[in-house]
Amino acid sequence: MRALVRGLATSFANAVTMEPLANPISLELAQHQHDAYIQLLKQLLPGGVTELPADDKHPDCCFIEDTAVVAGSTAVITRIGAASRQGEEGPVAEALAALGCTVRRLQPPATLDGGDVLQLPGSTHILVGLSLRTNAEGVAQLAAALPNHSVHAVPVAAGLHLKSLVTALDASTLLLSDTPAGHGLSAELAALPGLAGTQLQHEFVPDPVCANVLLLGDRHVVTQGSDPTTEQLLDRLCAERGLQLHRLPRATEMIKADGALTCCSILLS
Ligand code: CIR
Repeated sequence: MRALVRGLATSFANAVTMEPLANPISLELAQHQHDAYIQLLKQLLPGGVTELPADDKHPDCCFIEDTAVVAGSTAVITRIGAASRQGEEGPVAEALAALGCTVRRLQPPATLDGGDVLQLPGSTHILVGLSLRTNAEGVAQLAAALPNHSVHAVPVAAGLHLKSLVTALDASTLLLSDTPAGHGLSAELAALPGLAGTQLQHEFVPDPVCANVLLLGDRHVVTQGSDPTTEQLLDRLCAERGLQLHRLPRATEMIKADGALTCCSILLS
């Protein structure tokens, strides 16, 4: 497994945010947090990390996950739902082609952010959030681009992306935010006909930020600092499953920009 990441723009303090910022973003601290993330990926990924340079015209470019969905050897280049972010995908598409991916592209009027796409490990199921950023056309075009997968649309009732509410810890465990939107999503998923028979266990994480973990293969899980209850829960769930949990310092500046751990990389198997 390898990862594609992108540098932090010097304009990062102007990132798109859902709410006005109570405290400004510190570029220095953000750089430190992004560096720590990339450093950890370099340690954990035998295939290495490819780093794309930042584009200062795109303050959010470090959130590379939103620009492409990679499934097997196919890379689907998205149309990001925030107009100001469109254009981030160009260098990512080139890099994915250079890494050997077959590149497909979503077309207007589709919009879709990679943060809305959760590939269930060890299966062909892909959950896609219908959110502020991803529309039904985006889901339909993604499904058409990945014909060997089962794509399921699910509503995102609150927050930016599907993966702001849920990620997978392993093939049979979902981590969900312990919020009304997380519980609503859990009920939606339990009732989804296409997932019948998958026997997914739902675990609710007190700190919503930590419902987003970065799963690397079937052994490593990356999380970030949180409250003791959340940390103990993740420690226990990983220990029970034989997973190695790696805890980065809390990415405060990424969180201010509505970013989570998965958004700063694209994983290739
Ligand atoms: C945005 O609003 O698009 C960025 N500030 C945050 C994107 C985070 N991306 C992700 O979680 N996949």
